[in-house]
Amino acid sequence: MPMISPSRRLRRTPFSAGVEAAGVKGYTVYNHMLLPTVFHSIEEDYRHLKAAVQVWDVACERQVELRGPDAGRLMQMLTPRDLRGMLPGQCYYMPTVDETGGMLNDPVAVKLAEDRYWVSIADSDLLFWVKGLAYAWHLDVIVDEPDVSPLALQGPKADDLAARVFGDAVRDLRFFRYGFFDFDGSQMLVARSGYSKQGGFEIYVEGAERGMPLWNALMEAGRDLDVRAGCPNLIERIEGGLLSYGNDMTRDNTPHECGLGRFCSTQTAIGCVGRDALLRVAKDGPTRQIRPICIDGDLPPCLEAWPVTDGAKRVGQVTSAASSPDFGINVAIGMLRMTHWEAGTALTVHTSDGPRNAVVQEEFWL
Ligand code: THG
Repeated sequence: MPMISPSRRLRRTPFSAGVEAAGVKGYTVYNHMLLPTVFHSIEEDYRHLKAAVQVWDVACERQVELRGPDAGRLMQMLTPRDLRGMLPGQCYYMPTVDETGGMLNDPVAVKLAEDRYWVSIADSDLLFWVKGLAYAWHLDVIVDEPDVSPLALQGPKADDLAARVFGDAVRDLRFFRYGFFDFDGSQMLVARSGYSKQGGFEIYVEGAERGMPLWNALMEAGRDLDVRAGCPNLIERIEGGLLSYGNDMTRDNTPHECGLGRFCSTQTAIGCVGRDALLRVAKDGPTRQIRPICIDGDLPPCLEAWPVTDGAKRVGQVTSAASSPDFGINVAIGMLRMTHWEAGTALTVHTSDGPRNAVVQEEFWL
């Protein structure tokens, strides 16, 4: 494949120097920024992620900051998740919808104070939607993208590595909570979260100039833990059922179709844009939904939605697929019509290399 030409629009990150020194082999573009996708091979990266600890440049998880007296009101306009119980120190996975209930993003919200939040976005320009709402409603709030770049530590040895750099207290952090920990004489926001099921942390690095010193300290401290540069891993995230906005779901889908109904309390999310539309669809439930699917045979990379059929009838699509070394099968994420989403249902997936037999699974693989 020809290369993608770099330019100012394709933003580098505060960690790009470290990523390149570590021998990154491939990038994708995410929020107009470089996101590494492979260092050794997807399979080798996968094995290492599940055995040791990796440092991930996820600066592309850009923050939309909401700051001011109306920040809380604006936050609740963005999501059908009821935010009234959210406290500083907490992170919430927060489906974000438009006036039709269509998914605009699936960010992690970070509550810094009653009047200050970060929305850690997936790959869509949510900033413009949030600024538009703030302007149209004359809200007393500043919305912008601060100089904050997440760096993730993921893998079974993430606790040991984090403890060496931030102190043992970091081990006590609960899932989706954050705290401030000292690094090099200043405080850093560290949360127990991240885009894998292997456990770990995300450090929200404030100020690009603090990026490489932290990167280097982590690599140094983790030498005997076999720490490596890594990145979100396609195979691991499909096994774990972690959704990818723009791939597995789009503005065409409601949170319920994405299996994110458990993060919605639309009835009490007063002020949420799209609330009426979501109340209507939540009443009867979705007629199609994301499902784990096992596919037979050799697979090409999934670069477009693969149609799923039952005989001549189209019943859905597969949007992410990969061969799993640990499970010895092809794992996949698809959206299936309710007539065909029950576990055990046999289907045909039309890959770009031809049809394959497939079966709906009960659960993701973890
Ligand atoms: N961390 C941060 N920002 C992000 C991501 C992240 N922004 C982009 C992208 N990832 C957003 N998408 C997701 C998808 C899944 C999760 C987080 C962000 C996730 N889900 C848990 C799960 O499915 O097991 C459940 C979370 C919960 O129970 O509350 O972690 O990774 N900063």
